[in-house]
Amino acid sequence: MNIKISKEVKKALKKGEPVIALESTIISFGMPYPQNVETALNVEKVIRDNGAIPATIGIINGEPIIGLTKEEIEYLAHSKKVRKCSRRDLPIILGTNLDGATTVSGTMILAHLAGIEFFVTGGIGGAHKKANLSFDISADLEELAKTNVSVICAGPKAILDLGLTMEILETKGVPVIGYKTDYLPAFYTSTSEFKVDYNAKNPLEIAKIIKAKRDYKLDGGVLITNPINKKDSLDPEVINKVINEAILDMEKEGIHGKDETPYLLSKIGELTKGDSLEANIKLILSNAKLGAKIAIEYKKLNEED
Ligand code: PSU
Ligand code: MN
Repeated sequence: MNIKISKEVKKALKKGEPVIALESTIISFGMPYPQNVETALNVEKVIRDNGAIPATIGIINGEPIIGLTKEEIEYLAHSKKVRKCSRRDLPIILGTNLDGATTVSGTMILAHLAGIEFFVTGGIGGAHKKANLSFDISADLEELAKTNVSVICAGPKAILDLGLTMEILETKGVPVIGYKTDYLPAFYTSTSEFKVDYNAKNPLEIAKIIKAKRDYKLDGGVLITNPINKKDSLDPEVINKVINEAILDMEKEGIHGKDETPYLLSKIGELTKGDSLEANIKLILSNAKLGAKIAIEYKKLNEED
């Protein structure tokens, strides 16, 4: 097995310093150029400014890389042979020397293999609307069920069925923690009608929950949901209308499977004239800050142990 870990990340892991994984699907398929590259680099900066080490993860020529360089991030933003890579896609991309932009599920797997316990993203995948008929449920949920990486996000993406997504997470035994909220954040907006499993007051409380999950050998992830800041949040009425319109377009165009999420994100970007992209960028930066703080508290707890 070959995994390339950057010098900086390797050193940090060896010293037990807090390391935060970052995904690459958001770069290759989640945002347009050049905002994708700018955001990827800014997220890394926020993590560093808050005392942790970022490790952006992707696959180039069949080689998994933990801690992509700026040039490699640029490359994945442009590569024509890059594929969106979840658990299912990993063997194909690794076995045939393709480029892979790892999703939440793909990133969790590679982060875990490298020994990284925390992962910051924008929004996780989940059960799509009408998933009861289409069975379109993101592999992210399955991964959260079994892989020991905690994921900090702004809630499941609003294009999904949040209620169904929460039901599946319950079945799979994934605790959903709200950061200073009783209700599940909905990505572009800060709240929804669905309750989270616990309202955590500070990063230390979250670190304690993660530690308990690890100490008691309850495999799988913890999902930490951080509401988008009020000033960056979109108007729920407006964004929900836009999402429904985008879904109708998607159905008309016959888009299915792994192409759905990238299509919807880009269509919503068009329809909101960039407002959704702006919100997406803001929420990831905010998640990066929280993720670094949780990882630092977690490190302290383990040192006291
Ligand atoms: N969060 C974002 N933008 C994204 C994604 C998450 O802000 O593009 C990506 C993640 O990689 C997630 C994927 O795993 O969308 C979900 O895709 P799907 O619904 O096909 O499983
Ligand atoms: Mn899907």
